[in-house]
Amino acid sequence: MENKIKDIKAWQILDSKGNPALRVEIETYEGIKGFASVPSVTSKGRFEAFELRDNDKSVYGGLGVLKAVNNVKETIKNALKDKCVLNGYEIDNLLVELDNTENKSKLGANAILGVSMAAACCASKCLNIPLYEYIGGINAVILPVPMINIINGGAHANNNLDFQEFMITPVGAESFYDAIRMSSEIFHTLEKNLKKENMSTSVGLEGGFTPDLKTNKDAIELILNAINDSGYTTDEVKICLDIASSELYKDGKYNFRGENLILDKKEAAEYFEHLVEDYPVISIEDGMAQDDYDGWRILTDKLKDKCLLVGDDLFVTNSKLLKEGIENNIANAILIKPNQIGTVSETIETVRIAKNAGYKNIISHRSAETEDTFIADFAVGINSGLIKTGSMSRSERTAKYNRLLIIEDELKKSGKYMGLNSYFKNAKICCNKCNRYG
Ligand code: 2PG
Ligand code: MG
Repeated sequence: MENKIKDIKAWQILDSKGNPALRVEIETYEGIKGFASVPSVTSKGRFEAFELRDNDKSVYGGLGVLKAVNNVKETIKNALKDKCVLNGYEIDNLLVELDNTENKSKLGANAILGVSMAAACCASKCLNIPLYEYIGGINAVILPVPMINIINGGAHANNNLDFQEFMITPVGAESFYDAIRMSSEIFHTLEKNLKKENMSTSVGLEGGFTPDLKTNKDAIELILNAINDSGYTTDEVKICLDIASSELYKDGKYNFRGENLILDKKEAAEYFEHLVEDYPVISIEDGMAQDDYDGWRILTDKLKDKCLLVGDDLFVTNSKLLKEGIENNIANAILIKPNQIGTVSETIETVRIAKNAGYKNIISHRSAETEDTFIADFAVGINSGLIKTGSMSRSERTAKYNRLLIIEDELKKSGKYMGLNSYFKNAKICCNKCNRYG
C-alpha cells in the first residue's frame, strides 16, 4: 500500500478576515500527512471557480464552509481512497471529473483545491523532499522578486484611495534576503513619515498602510519619499500597482472618485501612460476592467513595451481566457491564483501557456488568507520569478516571505534572485523618465 491515501480529513477554520475557510489533511497508510488551507477573496473576478459557502444566514452570515468540508470527507475521500498520492495529475483529473461542472460548482473549488494542494504537500513528504522540489524538480531554483503592498486602498481598505494596491519591488536587491530587508526598512520609514504627518498608520486587508490621501499620486509620492529616506534609489526599488479597475468601472467609464475624475477607456489608458512616464512604475495590474476588452487593447498597445500589464480579474488563472487574451494581444502578464481555477495541475497548465507566449506570471495570495505557505513553494517550483503576497506586516502575509527566506537558504548557491530580469528579459536599468527595458 505504499504512498496510498488512507484518510482525508477537513475542518472549518478561519481566514485572516475572520471568516470561515477550509483546511484539508491527507494521510497515507504509512502515516505521512500533508496539509493545506484555502484562501478567499474580497474583489472577485466574474469567472473565478465557484467557492462553496453554506449560505445559512444564521451562521457566520452565510459564509460557513461545512458543505465543502463534508464534500471532502465523503464524496472526495471515497473517490481518492487507496489512490497513490504521488500521482498529482491523476488526483486532480479525478477531482475535476468527480465535480463535472465548468466552474467546480458541485463540490466547490475550495474543497477541490484544498485536496489538490494537500495531496502535493503529502507527496513531497512521502518523497522526503521540499514541496518546491516536488513541484519543479532540480530545476526549481529561482527566488521570486516580491511585489510588496505597502499602501492599501480600494476594496481592501477603508480610505479614499481608488487603487487597491501600491507595491514596492526591490529589483536591485542581490538576494531574496536582501529584498525583504530593504522592503522592511522602507515599510518602517513610511510608517515614521506617516506619523510625522499625523496620518493613520492602521493597516488594511493585506497589511499595507491605509492613509486618507487626496489622490493616488499622493500615495505614490509618499512611497517615493520612503524609498529615498531609507537610502535607496528608484533604480533599486520600483513601483507596482493593482488598480482593480473592475471595481471602478461603471457604464463604460472609470471613476477615480478620490481625484474626481471620470474617464473613458482612452483617457484611462492615457492616465496610466502618464503614471508610467512620471514615476518608476513597472507593473500595472487590472488597469482595465474584466469586461472592457477594448480598453485592454488600447492599454496594451500603449504600454506593452514599457511596463507589465497584468491580467487578474481578466484571466482568473483560466487557460481558456488566457489563450483568448494571447490571441488578441491583450496584456503581457498574468496573475496566478490557484483558487481562481481550483487545482494545482490546472494552475501549472495556465503558467505553462503563459510562459510559452512570453507572458510573465506572478504568483499571488488572496486578500483573505491563512497561514498556509503553499504559494511560496509553488512560486519557486515553477520558477515564476515574481510573487505578490502582501505587506511587511500581518502574519498570514509574512508567513510566505518567511518560507521563501528558508527556501533561499536551503538552495544556497543554486538559488537565483533575478531582479529586474524577472520583469524584463535582458533588462538594463535606464532612466526613470522613459522606463524602457530590454
Ligand atoms: C488581487 C487580490 C490579491 P483579492 O486583487 O490581486 O491582492 O485581492 O483576493 O481580493 O482578489
Ligand atoms: Mg488584483
